[in-house]
Amino acid sequence: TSLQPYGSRVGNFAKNAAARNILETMERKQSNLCVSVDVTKKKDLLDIVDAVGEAVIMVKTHIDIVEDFDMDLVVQLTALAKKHDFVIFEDRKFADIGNTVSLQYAAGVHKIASWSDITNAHLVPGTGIIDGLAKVGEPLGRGLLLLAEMSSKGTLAAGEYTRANVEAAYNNESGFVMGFIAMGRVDDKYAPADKPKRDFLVLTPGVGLDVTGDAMGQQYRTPDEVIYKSGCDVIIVGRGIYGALTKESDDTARQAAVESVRKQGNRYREAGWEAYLKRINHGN
Ligand code: UP6
Repeated sequence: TSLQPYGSRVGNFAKNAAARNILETMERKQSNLCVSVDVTKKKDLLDIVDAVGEAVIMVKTHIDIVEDFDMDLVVQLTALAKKHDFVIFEDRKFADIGNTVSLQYAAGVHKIASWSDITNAHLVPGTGIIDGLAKVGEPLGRGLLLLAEMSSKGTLAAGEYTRANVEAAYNNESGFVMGFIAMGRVDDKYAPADKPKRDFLVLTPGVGLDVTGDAMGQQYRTPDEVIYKSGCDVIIVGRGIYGALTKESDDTARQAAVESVRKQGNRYREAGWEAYLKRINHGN
């Protein structure tokens, strides 16, 4: 799977429109970059997204950290998604029983399902969490990722837990589960022996070119390690891209920070795409 070009995998996702859209967008934009915009102000979020929009295929949000959230933010974000041609991923990390997550996904202040193309969930509660989210997301053509592994030090999402995530994905016959948050090709490593091979997308956070981690357990690898060596499909980059903006206040400094965000976006897009070309041309 990982040696196939993105575009040639579109047909592997006959049941999931969101996955097809992601792969097509990757081919069209020559990018495998998802920016993670973890800022607390609406204006910062929109400015960052507008600056990196051209370089990315996906924008990942933590919508519950935005202090001045309102539905206009969603209107503007979806307008930017049209303008720059990217998909939206609310990194909600659902982790409750099916009935509760269906409410958290559809309702509340944020109404995530109404605007986010894809979201993700922990399998801790069991497969009922997939049923609860599918009830809301499937009719809307949304996609779900399972958190099979995490980037942080000491993560408990490993070994048999990771295998259970892959099995749950294989058992989801509707195709709503379209991939994983993982550090490598868990879909190959833990492919069930009794089922035909299926294609999944692997999205990978914990990516940075300049530092190896933070003070709270985050661990970074380079785009080359993630895309070329580990065969993952999408790099997710947060502070490595938007870091400059959160520090600035006056107008001139802000303008310079926005430019720096744009520059970092292009830098990570190039690094991710180069690693991908190396992978499909020379194997890994
Ligand atoms: N994230 C991880 N690791 C995981 C899963 N998710 O870092 O295993 C998310 C974080 C954050 C982003 O919630 O939004 O990816 C990483 O941001 P960073 O690049 O600034 O570290």
